[in-house]
This record gives sequence, C-alpha cells and structure tokens, in this order.
Amino acid sequence: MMSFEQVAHFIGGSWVAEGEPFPSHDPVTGQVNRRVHEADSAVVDKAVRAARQAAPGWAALPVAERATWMRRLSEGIEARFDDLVAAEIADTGKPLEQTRTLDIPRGAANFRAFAEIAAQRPSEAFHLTDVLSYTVRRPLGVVAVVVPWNLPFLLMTWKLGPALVAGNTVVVKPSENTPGSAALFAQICADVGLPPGVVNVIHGYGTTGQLLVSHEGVDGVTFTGSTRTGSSIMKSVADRVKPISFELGGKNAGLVFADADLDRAVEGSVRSVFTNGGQVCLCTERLYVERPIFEEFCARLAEKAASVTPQPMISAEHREKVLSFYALARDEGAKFLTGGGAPEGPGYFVEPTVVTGLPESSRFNREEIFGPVCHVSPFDTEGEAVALANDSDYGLAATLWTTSLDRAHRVAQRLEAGLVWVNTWYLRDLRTPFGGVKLSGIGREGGTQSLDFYSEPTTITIKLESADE
Ligand code: 6OD
Repeated sequence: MMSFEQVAHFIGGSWVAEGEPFPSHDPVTGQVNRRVHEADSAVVDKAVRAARQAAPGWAALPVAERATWMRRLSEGIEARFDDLVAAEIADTGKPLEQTRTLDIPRGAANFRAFAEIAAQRPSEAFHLTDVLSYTVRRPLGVVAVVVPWNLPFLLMTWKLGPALVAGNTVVVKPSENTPGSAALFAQICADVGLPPGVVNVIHGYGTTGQLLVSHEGVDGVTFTGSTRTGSSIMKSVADRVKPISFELGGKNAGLVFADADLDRAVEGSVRSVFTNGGQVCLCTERLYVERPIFEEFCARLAEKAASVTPQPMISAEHREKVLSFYALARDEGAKFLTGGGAPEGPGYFVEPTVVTGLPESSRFNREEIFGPVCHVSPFDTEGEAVALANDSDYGLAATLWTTSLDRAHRVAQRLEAGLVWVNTWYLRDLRTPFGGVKLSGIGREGGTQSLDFYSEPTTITIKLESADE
C-alpha cells in the first residue's frame, strides 16, 4: 500500500522504496508534504525490465479485453475519487472545484474514451483486382510516459489510455513536484488487478526522466511539458530514432473583434488567461483587441481579473520566474492594468496581472511565462490581427471572439496553431487531434491519432491468382 507522505516507486506490481528520498512541497504553504524516493539508474532499469517482461502477454490480449481493463481503471478512479482529488490538491494547490470537475473526472473519461475508440476501430484494407493489401497494427512495446506538473492526473491518463489499450506497457515518470496522484493511480492498478508490470511508476527529477527515455529497453516516448525539456529528450533518443510525441510550450493569442459579444469575450478571456493560475499550456498570454473596443475591453478585463482568486505557482522557483516577468514589464515601461505583485504570506502565490504597452519584440510577448498574466494590445484590421497572432515561435492554441460566422472561419483557418477555439476556450472532444505546430510540439494526440502513435502498421500484400474459368 502506498503511503501519502512517503512515496515509493511501483514496479512489476510491487512498491519499491529505493533511491535517496527528496522533499516535495505544498505550494499553498511552502511546507514539505512528502518525501519521495528518487529513481537512480538501477531503479529505472528495474522498471523498464518489468515493463518488458509484461509486454508480450499484454500485447497478445485481444483489444476488447484491454478495453475492458481500461473500463476497470475508470471505475477504480471513480472509487478513489476523493482521495485523488486530495492528492492532486496537496501537490498543486488547485481549487477544489476545478479538481473535482476537470482534473480527476478527465482521468476516468480518458480511459473510457480510448476503450471505445480502440474497440470500434476498423482495420484498413486496399483491394485491386488481383491484389489485396491490409494492415495489422502492433504496439511500440515499452513506452516512457513523462508527465508535467500542471495537470498531472489529466495528462498522465490522457497518455496511458491510448498507450495501454494499443497494447503497450509503460513506465510513467511524473514531475518531481506532483508525485501524489500518480502514486495513488499505481495503487488503483494494483487494486483492480491489472497484470503486474503493465503500469510502472517511478519518481525523480529530470535526470531520472533522461535515464528513462534513453534506456535501450524503451521503444517510444510521450511527453508534455516545456520546449526546452522536449528538445533535450529528442537529443537523448536521437541515436535510437525512437518515436516521440511531444506537446510543448505555447504563447497563445486571443483575438477579440469589435463585433464580439463583449460579455462573453471578457468572461472567456478571464478563463483562458487565469485558469489554473495560468499554468495550462493552452492559456492565453497575448490578447489582441480591435481598437474601437480596446479601452472598454481592457477596463472590463482588469476589473474581472482583480477579483480572480490567486492560485499558487507550483514551486518557489516557478514563482520567481513569473515575478521576473512582472519586473521585466515594469522595467520596460508597461502599464499595469491590474496586479503586478505577490501577496504577503506563505506559499507560492502571485497576483493575477494584466499589462499593456509593451512592443511585440519584448521577451514578455515572445516567451512562455506560464503564470496568471497576459499582455493586451490593440489592432486595426483583420489582416493585422492574424499577422500578430502568427508572429510567434509557438503555435499551440488560439482563441477568437467574433459574432461573424464568415470571419470566424476565415480567421481560424489562417491561424498558425494546432487548436483554434471560437467563442470558447478549452472545450474538448477527446476524439479530435490535439497538439501544436512550430516549437509547440511534434505529432498529435487524441482519438485515432493517439492510437496511431502508440502502434505501428505492418502492411501485408497478397497476390491473388485468378481461378481457372
Ligand atoms: O485536455 C487535454 O487533453 C490536454 N492534453 C491538455 C493539455 C494541457 C497542457 O497544459
């Protein structure tokens, strides 16, 4: 049984308390809340071996049986719902309401969705007069699942659902900041009787992650997190040309046109900037507003932002990073419409902040900050708005607010982003392709795209002899 305060690895169906423990902190108080064993190369090796040993048996199961296991995992999550909520909040300081309605329910939904999608998926066949080709898909083998700290349970399960149902076994490495829900999930795997070694969970910092992804027994890597870490994983796996799926950083633009429903645009922008303390890769950090409504939009956004309840940043270090961008804005002469500081008291809180007046070339407008903050600028024409939104090294998500149907389609199709939301934000259908362009990632997750990543086709071609007439 896992302990809440002492977190061990889960390998081959057993708890393994090996490796020097490191402290993990509650972002609300800054106090140590767990001691977590750090996986060294011996532990990583043990986990990969366990996953390899389980791989043939798991891959040999009919997909319908693996789908049944996915449903059992969903039920296991629902049975431990309150404990998962508590574990996630202890590590992240997320609001209770968000954790209960988004983070943990999405865990159960991820397994259910991929059970259905995989079980219903037809195979391909190509028929010429005397030639039949068809494909069979095989799992990659052992997949390294490297998970970030911002939506730890949602993103871990988003990868595990398709990886497992496609027939892979996995070694999961959650962030060192958020080990709790992954450890509890390991207990759920044991409780529902998942075959040992199918899911293994090891803990540690980036060094553990690097040992894992570069291990020769790992056949593919899925990662969500910063572009810098993605790039360093890519280098580590280059020699063995392992398949990778990366969802990385963003510097997402929101475009607000003068014909928008202003109430909706303000409300939606507040959500898209401040949800989870701005610590979602999809959050808007650059808002562009058509000039006739610029002043009114800014005033209303600032007023609403001032009443947003601050959420802690994940760590003291991340808080410093966010505050360094507030200082940069101040040094460069930005106008603060609200916020700009950090509340007194314990924990890693910063104020929800809205600024204006910086040039596009400022680091503030070019680099991902990942905090509760956005910059607002005016624009004059639709073409200018599109150019401003696209002038970024990143291309994950964009949001546009307009009541013109024509404009919605026209602009959405010109935005260089993997995801465009119109008059909404972060509205998800788990079957749709999800991911980014440019520095925001490689590949797409979601629906059959995930299943394609976690398996490889073999094409079988048969020459048919014609029967003697
Ligand atoms: O909702 C999802 O499926 C998803 N992949 C969200 C990613 C958020 C990144 O911070």
